Amino acid sequence: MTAAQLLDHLRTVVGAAHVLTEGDLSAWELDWRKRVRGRALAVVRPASTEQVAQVVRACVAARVAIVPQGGNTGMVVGSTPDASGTQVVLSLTRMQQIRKFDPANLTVTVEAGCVLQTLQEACEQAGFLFPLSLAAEGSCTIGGNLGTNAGGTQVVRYGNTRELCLGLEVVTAQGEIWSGLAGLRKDNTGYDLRHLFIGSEGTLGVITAATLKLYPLPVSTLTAYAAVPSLEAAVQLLGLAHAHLHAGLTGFEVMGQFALGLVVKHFAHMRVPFQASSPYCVVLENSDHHSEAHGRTQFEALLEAAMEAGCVSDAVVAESTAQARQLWHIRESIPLAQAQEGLNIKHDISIAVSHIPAFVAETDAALQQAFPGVRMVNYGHLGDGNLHYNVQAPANTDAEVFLQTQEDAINALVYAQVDRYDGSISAEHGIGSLKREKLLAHKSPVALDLMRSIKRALDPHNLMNPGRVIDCSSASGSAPTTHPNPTTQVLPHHDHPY
Ligand code: FAD
Ligand code: S2G
Ligand code: ZN
Repeated sequence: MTAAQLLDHLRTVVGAAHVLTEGDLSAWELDWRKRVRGRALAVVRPASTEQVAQVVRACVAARVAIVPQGGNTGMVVGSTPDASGTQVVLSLTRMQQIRKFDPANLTVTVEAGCVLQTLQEACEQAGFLFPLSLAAEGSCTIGGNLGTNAGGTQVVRYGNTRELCLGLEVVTAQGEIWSGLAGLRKDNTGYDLRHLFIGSEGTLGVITAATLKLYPLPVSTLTAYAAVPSLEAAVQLLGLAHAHLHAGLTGFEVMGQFALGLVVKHFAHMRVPFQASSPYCVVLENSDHHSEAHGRTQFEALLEAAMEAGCVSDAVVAESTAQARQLWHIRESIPLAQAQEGLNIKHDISIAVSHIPAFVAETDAALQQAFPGVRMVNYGHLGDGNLHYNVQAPANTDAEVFLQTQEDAINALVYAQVDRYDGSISAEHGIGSLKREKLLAHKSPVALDLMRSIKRALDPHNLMNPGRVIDCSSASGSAPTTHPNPTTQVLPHHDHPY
């Protein structure tokens, strides 16, 4: 069967308008960081789980690899095709239905292509909180959040996407549909299959729907923004926030002075408190279930104690929701300000909170010694020990050339430091293809073999997002065929029905 015949078949499954092969496909082929561009055989957009299953079966029969894609906001080159022109990007963005709210069970069942912000807003309208929140929420999807086990700014209280998921519907690498959407909080009947697919980055199957946990909406959500003299002080403030706010602490983000300086530089309309005067700032959130007055009193007591302890030099508590949104918008604008500043080297690392100040002091010094002039865009989810320890090229240098010549050495230095502090080289963004080789150096051979065994068992033809997370091409021996000319290529004949 030729690729053209496969595409004709896929047109009968999803409709010709949803098999894209021409025109500007960069929205699906270019990674968010604008650093890696792939080339798809086609972008295929199914509208239902059954259509996803038919697309997968047809691709498996033709031995054509599949790259599941949601909002394409991933940071590790995991959702875009490789450059061979032989892979099908399977976009879930047409599957956006919120299938069911179950208030008594405190769950919602939603399709993979639903944008995170849409789900947040629908849950709030229904009187509930779906507490996953990240700066990409306007375009990332629930399927991608599950594919990457996304973190975001509320992990400190509610955990990663994994902790928020009670059930999945998945199209397997064989094109079968596993429906596990019951939404039970307790179900000890064999292996917990959902946890295999969550965080598997599209390499084991296609998530088509999920049943997720809901929480009661807090009575009041308050935001404070504090100037802190050092990272040690930020860690001390985190400890005080836990002690004063307990489960009310639903966000704790640290922002370095240079990171905030980029926001001031690129978004001149934004007022960024304390940026010029403080080495670090922290934005933190208190979600209260009693009353706003109770929440405010708690915040004031916390900030008083922090000032007495000397770990906060100045602070504001938002007076309104609008002001709170503005303070959070500063934090969420850092990745975009970075992108405006130019290409940068991202390190999404996690380390025990207690070690973070020493790690940063040592690694900053080592980087400056080895790469004089590099600028550190250091910020992130301090509440979960997760820093975005990003490196910007020295001022007035060609960022492209700098990255080409220095990125590997900078990664090596930073990740060696992460290892020294027993940390992780990927806290929340995943591995994709960007960190696949690095994973080999940072994971034990036993762990890597277990991952390969799982991959081979669930995706024996290595067609689900091959080359992401763990490379099984050689071992499985049936790497997807890569043909020079995808339109006339002859694909191996297989008599799989689809
Ligand atoms: P995509 O990028 O489309 O895909 C991501 C991965 O999931 C790929 O491997 C893909 O194959 C797989 N996948 C997608 N859909 C499915 C599916 N239905 N079934 C199986 N696999 C699937 N991430 C965080 O964790 N925390 C943050 O705070 C955060 N902040 C960000 C801020 C900005 C400005 C940006 C641009 C990104 C940020 N990210 C963050 C990264 C990214 O938004 C997350 O990884 C997000 O979960 C990706 O969702 P997506 O729908 O864009 O997925
Ligand atoms: C965030 C974005 C990734 C980056 O905003 O929390 O995950 O480093 C990050 O730009
Ligand atoms: Zn993040």
